[in-house]
Amino acid sequence: MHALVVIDVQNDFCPGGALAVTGGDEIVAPINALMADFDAVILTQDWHPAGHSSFASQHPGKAPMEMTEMPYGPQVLWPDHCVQGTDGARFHPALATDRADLIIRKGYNPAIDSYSAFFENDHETPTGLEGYLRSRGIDSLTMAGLATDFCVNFSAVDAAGLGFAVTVRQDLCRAIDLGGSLDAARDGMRQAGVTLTDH
Ligand code: VGL
Ligand code: ZN
Repeated sequence: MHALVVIDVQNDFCPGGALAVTGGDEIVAPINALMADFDAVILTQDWHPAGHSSFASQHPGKAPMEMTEMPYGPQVLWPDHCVQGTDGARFHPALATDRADLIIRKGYNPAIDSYSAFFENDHETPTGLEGYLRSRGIDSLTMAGLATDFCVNFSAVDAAGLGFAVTVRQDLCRAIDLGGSLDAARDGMRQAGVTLTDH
């Protein structure tokens, strides 16, 4: 069983959004077109409470895109984004959400960010996605979405570490690319055994 996992195709990551990724909206139509080719379609949704600890606004003297140290390790401080219930947190309006079997939310813990669809950034608190996939007999994942170097990267590396066969469709992802983070993410995904393709 082969699932398409669509990561965080939400308004705040698209042009005009709070944490806009260049070209983020270009991937929506081709992702929709791909959905019929899979046994299951899963969407992830970044879903932060207002005042989330990953927001620079919660760290006096810090600006968005600066780093801080959290109990679980280094953390990029982001502009406020994907706040629960806001328009920015909604999926891009053209995304074919009706085709999703499962929508999994992450980042709802106020104290811990969650880039990965599998574990929070402490690398141990599970989201439940692994159990869902295993109980449906899904062993192979294709990933697309936003952003290549953060949530797609962490999700792909965790999935490979859990033993899933993982392919990332780079053509159906777009990156934030903070200080070389895209190249680092590509290297890390390859090292983890993730297959990177452009079609
Ligand atoms: C993401 C930064 C903060 C992502 C989510 O979806 O890649 N990036 N929250
Ligand atoms: Zn986030």
